Amino acid sequence: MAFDIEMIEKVYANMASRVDKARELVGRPLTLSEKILYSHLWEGTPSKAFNRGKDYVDFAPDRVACQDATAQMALLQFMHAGKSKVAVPTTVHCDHLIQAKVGAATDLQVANTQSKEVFDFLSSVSNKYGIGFWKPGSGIIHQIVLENYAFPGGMMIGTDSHTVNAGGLGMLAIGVGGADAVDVMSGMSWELKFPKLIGVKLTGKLNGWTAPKDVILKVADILTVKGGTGAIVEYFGEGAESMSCTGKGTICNMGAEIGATTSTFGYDDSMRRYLAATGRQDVVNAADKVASYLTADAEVYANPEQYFDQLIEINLSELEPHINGPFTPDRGTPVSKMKTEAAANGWPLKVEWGLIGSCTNSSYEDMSRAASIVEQAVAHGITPKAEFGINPGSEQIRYTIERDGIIATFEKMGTKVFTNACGPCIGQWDREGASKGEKNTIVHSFNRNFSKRADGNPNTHAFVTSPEMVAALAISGRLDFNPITDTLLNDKGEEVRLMPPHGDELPKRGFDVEDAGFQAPAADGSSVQVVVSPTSDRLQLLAPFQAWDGKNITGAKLLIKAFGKCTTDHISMAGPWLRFRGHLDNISNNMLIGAENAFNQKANSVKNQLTGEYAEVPAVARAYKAAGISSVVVGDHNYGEGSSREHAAMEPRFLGVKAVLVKSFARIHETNLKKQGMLGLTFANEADYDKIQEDDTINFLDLTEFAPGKPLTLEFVHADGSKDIIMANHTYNEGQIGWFVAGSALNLIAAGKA
Ligand code: MIC
Ligand code: SF4
Repeated sequence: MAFDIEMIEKVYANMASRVDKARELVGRPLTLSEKILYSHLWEGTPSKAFNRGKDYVDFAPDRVACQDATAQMALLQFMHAGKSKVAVPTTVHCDHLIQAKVGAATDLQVANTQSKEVFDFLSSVSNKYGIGFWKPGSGIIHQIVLENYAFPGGMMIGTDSHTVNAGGLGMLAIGVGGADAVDVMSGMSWELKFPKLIGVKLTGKLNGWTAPKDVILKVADILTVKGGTGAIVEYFGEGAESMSCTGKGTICNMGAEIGATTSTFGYDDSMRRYLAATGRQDVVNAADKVASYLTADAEVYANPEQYFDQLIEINLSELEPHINGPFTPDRGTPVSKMKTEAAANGWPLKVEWGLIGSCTNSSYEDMSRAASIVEQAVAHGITPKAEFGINPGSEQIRYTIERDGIIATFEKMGTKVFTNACGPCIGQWDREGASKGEKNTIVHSFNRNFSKRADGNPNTHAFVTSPEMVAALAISGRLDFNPITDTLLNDKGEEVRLMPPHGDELPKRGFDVEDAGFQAPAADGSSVQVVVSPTSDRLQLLAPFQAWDGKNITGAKLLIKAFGKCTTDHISMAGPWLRFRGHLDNISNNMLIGAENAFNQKANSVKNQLTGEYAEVPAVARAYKAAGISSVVVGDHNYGEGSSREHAAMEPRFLGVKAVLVKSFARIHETNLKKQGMLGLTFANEADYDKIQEDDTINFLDLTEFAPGKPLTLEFVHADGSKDIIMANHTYNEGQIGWFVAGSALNLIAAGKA
């Protein structure tokens, strides 16, 4: 039986009446995305039609998921909300804090010792507040959600940007910061600007070496890292129906990389098969009763150009395998062009490592297709030229692929099997030699490849591709190997060609697992004690941020003018810093250390205007804070791209930054800033970015009139006394201004005023 089946049945019971009402109000056939949005309004039955891309709307998500690295801060905040139990089904997953080094058994033991305090904290908070807890080693949050909790037509939020993975099962699943999760866990509504809709019509059928991953690698290439901002991507067409459910998950997962709010697919047979194989025939039975509500109205897919804000068409029969990177997931290169591209750009051709795993591509199908390539190499007597590592997505997958001989196949090539966890994808990888900083290439099946992300080395060129291509490239040891046209030499010197991958969508003998790693919460958690040691360097209880004093911010110093790409990895790096995710003071020491200072092109070196000396960004911020001086951060486009981690907003808040003024924001980060009581502003005139100088002092001239839709006026006073008046736009509505005034959204909840 599925978890929370009563909740799912209730969603379906309301579906028809709500969607029918919405169709009447909107006055035309509806997309799947609209059906899910309108059937999850906080007000229940819809009473009006909303403007896409304009109206802020209150929603009632069905469930919440948190992972260990973000759950610490989310739950520390939830503890302040004064509730005895979470209001909707919620789970916590331990997956980010396990380092990949030797292999699963040892690595997991090490993590359990090193992060014991954090895991114990998460387990006891979960137990107390009615939250399902998935222990370290159980798997990666998004695979576990897909295997256990996602359901067609549902809406969920999760404190991780790849929550969107559950779109593979026809959900609207959205990544958020911890403070948003706290709202929903506390029984409040969750606010989102009603998204725009991008339709992707998939014609033809995947074949040969092409995999679902290539669909999203192509979409990323077309839309770029910010092309999906504020939009839901809805996939449909014969190509969508012929694809596995986990393959759909891969596509939705990487929708985070184009900034999309989420992505989804209509309910179909692949989802029925997957639900049944994962022990949820009851969900199939319930969904089948409302099946037409779990996909778009027929007219929409017949004439998509009339219903979507933007339409993309991809013919799967012609789609080539793609290899995206380096340093950004939207730089797509079809495999046939890699030889010329790599040579033209000087990318290191030798592949040092091939890594298969992450929440994007760690399903049974992924593992079995990649293993089919490894199998051939072994049969042909080819020694792999690169090292190989895999992270299965969940214990259920690991157990089943072990039973089915897939792990044994990988091991024949010396593959390291790491824990069922994020591992190298989030810099939890003790890669030998990485500290030397040598220029090198790795290929992986993950979703992100920002500089330093996997191994901390800024010279590692990481390329994202499908698991089967990772296998082929790692075996050949060359980035420009094209398995469709090129041959390899085996150990006898014979030329060999790899045949296209094959594999099973789902295990023929069904999934199996001995201990999935789940801990159900206490029925009554009131007596459970949650202890946080005051001397801990990993966990720190939160003190509320100060409310606004009602005055204009004046005399603020420019802390940094960040140049170019500034992702959440640049603002609050993961890897070794993940250990401080529950300790705001300690983790603040990584604030913006990866961002490039526009004035000296260096990372983590900014001018302290009080001394004239250059120092690390957190140190300078602390110096201003100690002197009672506010500071301001300036940035470029798509600032805060990537992760949902609210640390990227809480750290500057904690260190006295009052405003972040950029050319444009990534959605989750902008909301995170608002929630923490910061000013997230955008240049009304982008060219004004160039007017910002290193020694600037900033005065707000009309913050006292802060109101929805009204730009703010900032005065930048330069070192020579000259001034520039810069207009800043914002997207705060009335309620969000309330968060700023109160000091944070949480302050309002805690005061019982939200
Ligand atoms: C990521 O992939 O960057 C992460 C680590 O999963 C983050 C969450 C985090 O920073 O904890 C995400 O994608 O939201
Ligand atoms: Fe974990 Fe990587 Fe997925 Fe983030 S993208 S949840 S770090 S596997």
